[in-house]
Amino acid sequence: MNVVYLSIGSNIGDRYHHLREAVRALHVHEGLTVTSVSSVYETVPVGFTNQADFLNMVVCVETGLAAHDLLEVCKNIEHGLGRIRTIRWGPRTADLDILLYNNDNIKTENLIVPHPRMHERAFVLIPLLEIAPLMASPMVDTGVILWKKVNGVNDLLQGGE
Ligand code: A4P
Ligand code: MG
Repeated sequence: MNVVYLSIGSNIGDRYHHLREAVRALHVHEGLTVTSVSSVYETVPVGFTNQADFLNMVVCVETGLAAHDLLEVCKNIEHGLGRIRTIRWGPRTADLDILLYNNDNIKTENLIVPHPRMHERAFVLIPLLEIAPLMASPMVDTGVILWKKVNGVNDLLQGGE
């Protein structure tokens, strides 16, 4: 199973409805399970700033789908929610981006993972921090991995070797 983090954003119409419908569409897809969701954040637009504020969130999914097939699923969901592409970084009913796909590095013409701009964007990092603190660190790929999660001093001192 592959563990994937997706960013979802909306700044047109009923933004919360669009986020919920995007998550619902992911969850009912037979090749995917949504395993955790962040809170919903209201965020000022980044890039093209003369547009309405966004609602953003991050979700974790488990899937057997290959990354490019997952991208197709995301695009179909965007399309189903009425997204029309106008200007780059412009307003959208729903934008689904693949942030992380396992620890894979993917660089193809239509898919780059980790998402190239994720580490400079608070609207991605803050929700990601909520559900996967280590994944939001700019220090991924530094040779430092989570070896054991320690839940307080008692867990450390009383746990077995
Ligand atoms: N693509 C390449 N890598 C990926 C990936 N990891 N995940 C390609 C998804 N798509 C990826 O995306 C353009 C193309 O990127 C796709 O066809 C896909 O093959 P798009 O969704 O059509 O266009 P876009 O979203 O306008 O462009 P882009 O470059 O994805 O924009 P960003 O960087 O995602 O920025 N401000 C706030 N507050 N909240 C937001 O959610 N979003 C953006 C979009 C700008 N400002 C924002 C927000
Ligand atoms: Mg996008």
